[in-house]
Amino acid sequence: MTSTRFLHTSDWQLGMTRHYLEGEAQSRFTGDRVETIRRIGELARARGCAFVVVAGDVFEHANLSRRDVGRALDAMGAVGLPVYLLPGNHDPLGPGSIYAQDAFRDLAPDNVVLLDGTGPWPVAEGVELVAAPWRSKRPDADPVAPALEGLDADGTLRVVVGHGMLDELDPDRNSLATVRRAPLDAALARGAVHYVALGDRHIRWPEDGRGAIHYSGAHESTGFREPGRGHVLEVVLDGGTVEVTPHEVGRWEHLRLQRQLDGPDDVDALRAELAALTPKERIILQTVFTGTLNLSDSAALEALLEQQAEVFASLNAWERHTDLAVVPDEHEFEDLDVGGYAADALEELRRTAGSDAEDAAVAGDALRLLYRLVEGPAR
Ligand SMILES: [Mn+2]
Repeated sequence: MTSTRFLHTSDWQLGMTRHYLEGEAQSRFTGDRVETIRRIGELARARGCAFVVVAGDVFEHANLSRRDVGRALDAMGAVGLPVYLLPGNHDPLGPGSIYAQDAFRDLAPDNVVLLDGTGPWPVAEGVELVAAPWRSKRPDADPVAPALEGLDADGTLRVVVGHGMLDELDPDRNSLATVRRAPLDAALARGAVHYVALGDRHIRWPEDGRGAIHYSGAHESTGFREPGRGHVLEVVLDGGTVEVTPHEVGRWEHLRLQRQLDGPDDVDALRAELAALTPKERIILQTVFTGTLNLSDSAALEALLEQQAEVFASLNAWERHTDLAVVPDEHEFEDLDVGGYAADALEELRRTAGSDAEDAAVAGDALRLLYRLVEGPAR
């Protein structure tokens, strides 16, 4: 039997926007996610790969601008090897498909091949892809199993290219579009197929890299539930053996920072931790702070976050899980130069902030603001 080496990637979702990215950060995110395709191409050529398969969700949706489609296709052209695109749930075939639009038809370079037919696609002598493209956003049956029909163990090396959630990973037990593992295992066991390149899951699976059924994960991180940077998989099939090697290609990172802050040491540790993160312009940071700080520490934290928010791609609190109380120390206002009307307001805010009242948190915010205004810029 023959052998082959290729890259397996998926879920590029080109044209994706993120609500927490503003202005220039969103532009860079969009541009970098296309640029990463060029690096995937460099890697594929350097590793001596024969082709690249994108296992679904190449594009985010069907309403991309001609410019976005054109730039994406330009990057795919630069790969310099055949790039096989599988339509997934974000970019299915059918009416209004992005693949039926003039932008794609006019601008697709010769090396880009749309896997728009279900079943075998010869890609090299003795090597076939077995494509399972999505034809609608909501299939009413396993989107992969039909592609396996009629495949014999005839010595052809076959790579199934499919999209969807495997039954053992699908949180929606009633989903009609769940990819059943049993038919894939059966096809592998009888030697009709040799590798299954899946997409839909944005993080690599299985983590231990064993077996012949794999999700590559997205090439660039798309959310806070995806730790680390994106990967592609280098796959070598040689006779009956499967060798899978992950390569980090992503440059962006979603980072969720959960920290308990109970005093100045904790704020200083956080300051050092933020300073050490790099490159900040490609790190999307979400904070989940809990604990209790006094006014000066709280003001220092606020100033720190304000400074850093400008440097990180984005820095926001996960409000739902943030539970940081601000409780003024007894002495905190003693040395401040506050008198008259402001002193009365201060006393009232202190009472409210320290109570169980519904507006205790608002009073805490007001206290902190007052403290910063009177004290001047915090450290
Ligand atoms: Mn998907």
